[in-house]
Amino acid sequence: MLIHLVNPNTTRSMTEKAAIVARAVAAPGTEIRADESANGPASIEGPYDGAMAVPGLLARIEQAVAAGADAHVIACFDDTGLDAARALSPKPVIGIGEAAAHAAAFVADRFSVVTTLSRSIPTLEANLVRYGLASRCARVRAAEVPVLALEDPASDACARISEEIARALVEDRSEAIVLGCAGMTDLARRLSAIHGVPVVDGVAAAVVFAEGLARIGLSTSKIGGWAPPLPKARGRAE
Ligand code: 5HY
Repeated sequence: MLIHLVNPNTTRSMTEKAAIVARAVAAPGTEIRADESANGPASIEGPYDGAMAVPGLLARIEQAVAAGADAHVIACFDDTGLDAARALSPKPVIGIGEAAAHAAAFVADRFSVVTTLSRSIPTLEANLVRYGLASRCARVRAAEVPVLALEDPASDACARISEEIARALVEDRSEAIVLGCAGMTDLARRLSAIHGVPVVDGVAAAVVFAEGLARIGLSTSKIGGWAPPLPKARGRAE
């Protein structure tokens, strides 16, 4: 089985970090092929970056379809370009945000999300409403850590995320935590051990969900909004 993991931002170190986690949880015989947008924002912090990241993401999805991918994982917690990717590919497309929220709902009645900057919160809250999981999420919080600080070993990012988790467990009465950024994928086990609750990493959850759907032969329905794009002129204005 071939799972395509795509990071919609252009920061390769984040792609590689996610690929390490993906390969660690993938079943024997599953190949993980990881890439990032060839052009676009180095990080996605809010709706403008999210919109600017979609063309690069879709170019990678198209390439992976041609390469025979059995499923795709969008390794950005905003689930950037998820609907467009589901229209473009005949194979399952799982966003790490949606995957993490569902995984958390399987192991806790209430969970909180801890993401990077406050400017990302509205998108994540809207996604949870869309996914039908807003009622299970006590709160979407921000540790006020820039996305790319997660790529800097000298930053205090992990400590700030841990402090926000501690607040969530007390103030939100949350029973589990969802890490709200692909760049946090390597922190889940450590933070779960510190706080004694499930800490969900969307990369790991998305990979096992993608594998599972591909294994049982389920893929995106093509009779509604995720129908293949219609042929039309897509070049310069005429
Ligand atoms: C992510 N941004 O997972 C999101 C998280 C965020 O570049 N990768 C990014 O802060 O919205």
